[in-house]
Amino acid sequence: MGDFPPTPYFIGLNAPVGTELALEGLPVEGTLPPEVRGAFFRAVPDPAFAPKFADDHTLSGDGMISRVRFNADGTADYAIRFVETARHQAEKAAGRARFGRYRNPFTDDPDMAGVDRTVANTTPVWHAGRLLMTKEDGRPYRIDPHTLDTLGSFDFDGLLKSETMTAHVRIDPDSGDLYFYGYEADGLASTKVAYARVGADGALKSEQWFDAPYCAMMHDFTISRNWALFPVYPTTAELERMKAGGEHWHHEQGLESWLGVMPRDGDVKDIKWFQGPKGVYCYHMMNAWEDAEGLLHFDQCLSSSNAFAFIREPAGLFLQPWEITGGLTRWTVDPRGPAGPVTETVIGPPGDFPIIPAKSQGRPYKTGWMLTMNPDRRGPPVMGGPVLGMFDMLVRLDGMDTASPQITQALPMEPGWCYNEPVHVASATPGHDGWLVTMVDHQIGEDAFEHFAWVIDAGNLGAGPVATVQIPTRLRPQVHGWWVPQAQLDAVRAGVTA
Ligand code: V55
Ligand code: FE
Repeated sequence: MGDFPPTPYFIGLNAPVGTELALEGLPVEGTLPPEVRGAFFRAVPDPAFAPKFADDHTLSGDGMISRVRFNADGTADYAIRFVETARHQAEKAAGRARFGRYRNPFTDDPDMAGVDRTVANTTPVWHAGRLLMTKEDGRPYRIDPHTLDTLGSFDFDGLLKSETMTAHVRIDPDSGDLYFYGYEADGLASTKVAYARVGADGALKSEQWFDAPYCAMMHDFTISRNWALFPVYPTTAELERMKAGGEHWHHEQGLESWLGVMPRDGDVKDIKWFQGPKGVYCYHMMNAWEDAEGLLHFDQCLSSSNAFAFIREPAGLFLQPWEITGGLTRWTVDPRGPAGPVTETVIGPPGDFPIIPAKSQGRPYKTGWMLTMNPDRRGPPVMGGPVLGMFDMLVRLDGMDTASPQITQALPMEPGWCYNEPVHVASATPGHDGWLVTMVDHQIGEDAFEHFAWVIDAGNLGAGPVATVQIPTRLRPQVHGWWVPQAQLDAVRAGVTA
């Protein structure tokens, strides 16, 4: 494995683990709601080999697909395996890292030229009975949801032209159609963005390309009932910098942001670019929705700069965590009117990992959840993840379809505890808001951690978890997760869905 650099990206909670294993029949404490039956898939970056460059960071880690499964007998199973990417296989064959800096192929071992260098480490996407491990720099890898075997790189049966598919997709709750995009669609530092739609049957129905105002890290997007919204924030790429061995991304604090809006099922030539403030960045959007007047609201976890130090600092931006401000922020535009500046309103706390029920996607919605920092904590948060500070409070917001949403519930953590991103599990009981399933980490010593899966009543956060499972092994911080109900897994096993 070699020695990992002793930087915050490779120590403590971020210490590489890299162990593939499967544990069955783990005891569940508390009361597991019968509705929480299925698989919580998680994407975990975990470098199998020490990086070629000591300033490497979390986002380069090899993708591991992990699954927490809740069984009918009231127990849980845990499993984790590497995604067998071409890159991981090439590095295993050599017994060392062969690929260099994050998203910079000019820093790879020369004989790796042309080898797919994506690490498939960001979101396990489930659609039409397929499980895809995604990363925004390449095409996804398809995974068998039962065995966690890697089935290979996936290109929608040869139809996808884009070289990339991002880790953030949106599914229309009525049609079941999947909408996704890929930026740098035809190569490094390109402004080409591919926008694609996949039918509920899994067939690629359309792929159109457009140009972004500049080449940006377009991490997430969203759809409303009638519109597709592509935010562009000023974290930018330059080919010459990469050729010189530099970073893929620099954040440009003085450059404006943009919101591209187009008819969701229309033509990319009709995209309009609304102007946002300078220097801001957002990784994740909660939702987009249209009000009775047809105005379009875009609800995002916005910050005054890029949250990642390894994207700010190479650009000369040295900021302390408290110098970065932000909050859940709404940009409102009239998509039928002329393009102009967005109208901005702060509607919630700073934080990230916004969550809505799948049925609320693109619709006026009442409720959302997100992670934030416990304002009553004394001392630093648990160090870990790409930002090096883990969230320790889960909040619920209501009135999302009004001008002033409110935090109505919260579940702050005790010192030493922190959250990974929860997933929402719908309830069949009318009036019940469903469940949130999340991994939590507990620091019990300088380099000692315990890990649990928690099931929380989404309508009663304050009660704390209704069920917990200790996962008796070391876990590295997860990026994103996806919930798949047991009935959908059984359908695939029975061959009902391709
Ligand atoms: C993110 C994560 C990535 C990445 C780009 O969390 C952005 C944001 C785990 O990889 O490549
Ligand atoms: Fe993300």
